[in-house]
Amino acid sequence: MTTQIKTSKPKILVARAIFPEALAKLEESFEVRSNQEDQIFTPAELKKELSSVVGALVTGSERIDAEALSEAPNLKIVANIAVGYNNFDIPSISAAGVMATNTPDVLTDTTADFGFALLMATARRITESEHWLRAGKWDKWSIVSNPLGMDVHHTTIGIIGMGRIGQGIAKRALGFEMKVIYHNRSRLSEADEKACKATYVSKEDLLRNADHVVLVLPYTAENHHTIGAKEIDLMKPTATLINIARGGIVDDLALAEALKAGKIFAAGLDVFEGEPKVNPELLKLSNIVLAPHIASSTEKTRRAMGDLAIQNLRAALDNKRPPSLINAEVFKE
Ligand code: 8YV
Repeated sequence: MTTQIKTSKPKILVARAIFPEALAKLEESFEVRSNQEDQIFTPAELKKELSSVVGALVTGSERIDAEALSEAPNLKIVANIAVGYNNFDIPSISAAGVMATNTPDVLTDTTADFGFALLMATARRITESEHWLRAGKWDKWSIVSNPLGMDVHHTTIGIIGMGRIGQGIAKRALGFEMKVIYHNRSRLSEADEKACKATYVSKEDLLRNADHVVLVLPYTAENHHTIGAKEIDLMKPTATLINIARGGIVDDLALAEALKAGKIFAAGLDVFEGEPKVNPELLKLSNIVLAPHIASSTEKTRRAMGDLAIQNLRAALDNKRPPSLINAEVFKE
């Protein structure tokens, strides 16, 4: 007679669809509650899902706060598949004794590439020109009436938020022989400033002097509407504004009004207040390039983000230190 030993695997939640190979690998070690249908859980559903698991892979769409964690006594880790973690209420997560992790570094270059692409598309009116062409308006080549853009090379780029991605954009800007000015919570080290040939300035000076303003700062309550009507008024009428940070950093309605009034030349937005909804006033404009939050979206990088999140989750469940632990001060070595 053979005795069957029942080994129970730890239960985890994968709150959104991930690449099938990554899911299959997880299923070898864990009992996985997956969500390959990719329907976003309501807060009540998320709370219920978290109540029975020891670890969870989540994205920016899942808000993890005291309420979400209130019935999850066994949860050890919430691993965000994103570098930004404004969906995490860190004090509440720490108070619940849960580790919080994110996915830095693996998306830096891909996101910096996109920031630069959006800047180029916005300054050179690429999507607007394509719509114009598709609408059959291109009946002749013309010096004066084909869409005229703004130069990028040899202009001044102003970067607000000079973390890893901001510095990546600055380095790309050097290839275009741009002058780099930046504003950040804290000034970079001399070595980092030198590597980016970047000059630290106040936010106001940056807005007054930059030809292209790029936003790459994390979203916090203090950063809400970092750019509103007052700030746009400081910008040059020829300037562009690029937001690859988070919705809420820019007052979208104020931006729409400023673009309509021609207060700045154009804007490029990858993130929106209340996304995936987009303020209808923005949709009416032609001097804007709109993207559906795709700055990190290459297959290679999205896979790497998932892999890093899984590495974080596995480490925490093996009682090891996750490589990108956010609330590290709570889990001293
Ligand atoms: C994510 C992002 O794709 O990493 C981030 O902070 O904004 C994107 O790379 C998105 O947040 C999904 O979680």
